[in-house]
Amino acid sequence: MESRWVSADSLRAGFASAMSAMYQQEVPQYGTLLKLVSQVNAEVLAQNPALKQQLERDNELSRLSVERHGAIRVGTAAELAMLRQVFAIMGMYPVGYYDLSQAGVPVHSTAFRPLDDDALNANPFRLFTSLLRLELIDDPSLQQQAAEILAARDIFTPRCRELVSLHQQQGGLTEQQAEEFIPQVLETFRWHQQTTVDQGTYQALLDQHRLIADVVCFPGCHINHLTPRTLDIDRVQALMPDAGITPKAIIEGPPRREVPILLRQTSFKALDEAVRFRDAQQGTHTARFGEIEQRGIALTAKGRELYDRLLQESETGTDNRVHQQKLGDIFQAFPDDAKTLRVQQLAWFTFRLSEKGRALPEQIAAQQNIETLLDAGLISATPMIYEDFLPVSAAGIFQSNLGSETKARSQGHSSKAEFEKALGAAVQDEIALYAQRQKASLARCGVTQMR
Ligand code: OOG
Ligand code: NI
Repeated sequence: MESRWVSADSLRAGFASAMSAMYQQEVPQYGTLLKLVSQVNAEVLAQNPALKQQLERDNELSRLSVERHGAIRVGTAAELAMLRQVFAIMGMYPVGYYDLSQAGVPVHSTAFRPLDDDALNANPFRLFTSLLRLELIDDPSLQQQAAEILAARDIFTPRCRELVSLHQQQGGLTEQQAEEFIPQVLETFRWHQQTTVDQGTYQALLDQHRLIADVVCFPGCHINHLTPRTLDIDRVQALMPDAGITPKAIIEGPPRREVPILLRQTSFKALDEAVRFRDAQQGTHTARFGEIEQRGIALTAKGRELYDRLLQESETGTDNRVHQQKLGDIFQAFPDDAKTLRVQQLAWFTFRLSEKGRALPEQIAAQQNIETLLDAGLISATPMIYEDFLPVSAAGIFQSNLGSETKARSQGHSSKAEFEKALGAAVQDEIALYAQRQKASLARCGVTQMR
């Protein structure tokens, strides 16, 4: 029977596209970046028919053009907990814990994203969501003042709150309610020129940390960037200046590889935007920027350890070409072919039955060895895309948009338990999610015990 409720996948797709339309209006450079990315993606697909075929076969091509992530920052536990309920309606759940305080950014974060294969293929939209850690403001009276300013605002519209309650009572939203829900949710992420504070307060918070002013001084939690997914980040980075966009110096994350791993990212610098203070003073605020990403295969815990170790060995340079060269040399130690990644259990794959495999289930039942089954053409394997974020890269992105005056805050300590308390729920472990999906894909092929 067809449900009378609009599906979470369709709500998420509607929300992602509404966010993109709003951000294109607010930050025209984002629209330019989107065009550049889709042009480069089309070129890559035209030059690489095998890749195109693989993406088509795995249902991944359709998600590429709608694929993006965004980032927001909230000020209080109550805001974060309410966001969790809003995002759950759209099939986005908190995955992973990121502690940015080590890198001098007074926040900790999670990513709200879809969890299973079908939802990810339908629309993988994710939001990197950070909670400000007011306890890291070292002036107690300013800390108190910031808490009061935050307590006085409601970043959700009354109708948004009503529709969330309605969803909880009914178990879903009708078509008509869904049409209302998306624009209501959008209001939370809209940019406001008008701040909630006078210029003096803004300046005092800014002097503590740029990010604190960004979170505390506005009536909502404006989306600070949206990030399309490219198939060739080096090429987009190289073409950005021609399109009138200045990229950040370094592409974050792993180097270019045959089998791309995890996530590579670059961004353009935050814009200076006009704002009005409560005391009618005019000023500017820098927070919103653009970013692109290239996603590769998700790594197992073992693969991730190797990645983290190699990344630590390489220090960050200021010249991208030199940096990528050095990174490439160091990452020679990371196997770069699908078979080794599988056999050494460094990365996750999705397995599928081939025509032949479908005709010969008894051979699979008897065999149960992945490499043998692959060699015999009974099953196929494709890289499972990394759906999450990288704390070191995220810190680099934050910092490039905060200016060089960022102070390191050594007093910051990782506090997943505090974050989960604020969120009102546990965050899911990303590695466990990839493991489950790989196991389920093998089970669908009839491989239940690995040999
Ligand atoms: C989030 C920065 C992190 C990413 O892609 O790693 C991020 C922020 O600036 O709020 O978006
Ligand atoms: Ni980002």
